Order: sequence, then C-alpha cells, then structure tokens
Amino acid sequence: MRTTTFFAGAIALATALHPITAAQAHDVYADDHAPIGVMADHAHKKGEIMFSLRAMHMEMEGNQIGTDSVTPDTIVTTIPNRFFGVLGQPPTLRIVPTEMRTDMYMLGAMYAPSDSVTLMVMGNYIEKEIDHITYQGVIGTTQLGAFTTNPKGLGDVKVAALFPLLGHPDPTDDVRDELTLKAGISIPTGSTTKTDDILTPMGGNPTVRVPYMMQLGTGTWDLEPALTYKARRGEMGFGVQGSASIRTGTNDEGYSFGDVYEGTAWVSYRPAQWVSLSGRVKARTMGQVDGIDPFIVGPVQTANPDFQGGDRVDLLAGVNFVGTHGALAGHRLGIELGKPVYQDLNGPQMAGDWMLTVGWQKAF
Ligand SMILES: [Cu+2]
Repeated sequence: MRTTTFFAGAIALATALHPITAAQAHDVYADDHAPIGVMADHAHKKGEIMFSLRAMHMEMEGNQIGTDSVTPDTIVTTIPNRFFGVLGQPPTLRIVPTEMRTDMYMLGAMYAPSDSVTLMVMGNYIEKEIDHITYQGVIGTTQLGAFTTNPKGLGDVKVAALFPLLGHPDPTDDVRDELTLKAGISIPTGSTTKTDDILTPMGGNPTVRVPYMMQLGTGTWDLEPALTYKARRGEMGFGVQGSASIRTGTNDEGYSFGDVYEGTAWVSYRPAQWVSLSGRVKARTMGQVDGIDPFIVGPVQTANPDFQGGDRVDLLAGVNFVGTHGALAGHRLGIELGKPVYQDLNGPQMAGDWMLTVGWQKAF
C-alpha cells in the first residue's frame, strides 16, 4: 500500500515536472505578464476576471540635496526654515527625517466586458513609518531626542480602462506582440489630513498634521494614462511602458502634488514554462508641491513644498512563477527587488534605499 502511494506520488511529481504535459494542459506562461512592479501591462479576453494582491515595501535612508548626500548636522545648521518669522519658528531647520519605511497592500480586480476593453479597479492600504531626530533649541548640533510618525490607512482608489490595441495574441505563440493603452483615474479617497505626535526643539509633544509625502492620498483627481508594449520572441521577452500621474486642480488643503512621469523597460528570460526571470530599469521624474497647506508648518524639510520631487532611476530584478497544472494552475506569483542607482532630489530630501514587491494574480 505504501509502495502504491509512493509510486502515485512519484508519478504526480514527474507529471508536475514535465513541461510538455503541462503545456498541453494549460496555456499559461510565466512571462505572459510583465514584472510584478509593472501595472496595466495586459488586457483580458471577453468575460475574463482577474484578481491580484500586491505587497510593496519601500525604504528610504539618509538625505540628499541634488545628487549629494547631506548629514543631519549640516541640515540643521545651514538650511533656512521657510516658516521663520511665524511665532516660535527657528531660523534654520531643527528636525531631520532619517529613515522611512512604507508598506502598501494593493488589491486589484480586472474584468473584460468585451475583447476590446478591460476594466480595472485597485484599492490600497498604506502604512508609513518615519524616524526623525530633533535638535535642541534654535542653534547648534545638540540632539534633543528622536521620534517616529506612523500614518496609516486607505490610499487613493484607482480605476482604469485598458485597450488592447493589437488584439489578443495566442498565448502559445512563440512570437507575439501586445500594445496596451491605459486610461486611468486616481480617485482621492486617501487622507490628506493625517496627524501624529512630534517632538519639538523646545521639548513639546504636540499633535500636528504630517507633511505632504507622509499623507496617504493626493487629495486631487489624477489622470493616470499609460502605454505598454510587450513582446515575446521564444523564451526571451521584453517590454517598455510610459506612464504619468497628472493632478487636476488643487486639493481641499490648498495644494497639489507634482506630476509624475515614468518610463520603464525590461527584458525577461523564460527557462521553463512556469518561471521567468527579469531585469528592469525605471526612470521617474516628479515635480514639487504646488501651493501650500497652512496646517503643515515646522522646522523640518518635509514641511517645505519646494523640497519635494526630483528625478530617480532604479534597477530591478524579478522572477515570475505560474502554476501550470493541478491546484496551482493559473496562479501567478511575482517578486521584484529594486534599488535606486541615481537620485537627483529637490532637497534636502530623504533618499530611496530599496524596494520589494511581492504579488499574486489569478484569472478566471
Ligand atoms: Cu489581469
């Protein structure tokens, strides 16, 4: 009996590892989808539904002005406080953010009412943690203490329509090309009025509105177009995508975030049907905050609308898996790890350190 079970198991395992059998069973390939950090790379066929769940972790560490790093001591002795003159505001910055961790959980759904359009909706939950050093009094480099702010909650909801401009390729084709146009809108559901406790240079612990990049939403309706070209040539794949976030109007707090323009390109290699590896480069430019929130005041760089945005280039390595048969058939798992190689920041501003995206996708 045990022997029978063993052989049954061995046959199941052999079947699992046999790519021809799997290919005949399910026409899914690991490189059907772009690296997991790329959104809106594909459309679906009429009647298909897809769910996705992504977890993204991003870390920032240290500060830069332009491309040069700058120490907290230098920031608090040389960078003017734009709020100097307001009651109690020192002439230079006195609080410095040193590290930031962001976790984002994105739940997405796609549905194709026809072959020529796929609808997409994505909601997200965001948690941010920012460590700060507070310097004592109005001058000098004596540190008074440290504190961490921790805004968290729902972010902006994104909706989009995707148009597959070249139709739908046969999934088994060795040579295939996809061109997908995205017309997207970001709905301002995320908060722009989050508050947290801080430590002031005088030792107070007030609860204040957290600065711009610590908020969870943009507060504006944003246009989010994208155009993606994706190709497969045998086991090799490549793609490019251009995308933007364009703010319309000004939010209720009196400002709008800078527009974002992003370009990315990747190559992939599929050693087997169920796995593909990818290398990607991503370039992004973001403007400064336009306008000002009168409730965001303080001797800290993040409270200054001019110290926002900049240019950044990241390199990312990824792996995509797809189940080809059995209980895991059609389930996709993507992992992508990235690190900036160039940052030119409107600073002083915290610099990106690394990011990780892990995502699951399944179409029905
Ligand atoms: Cu999809």
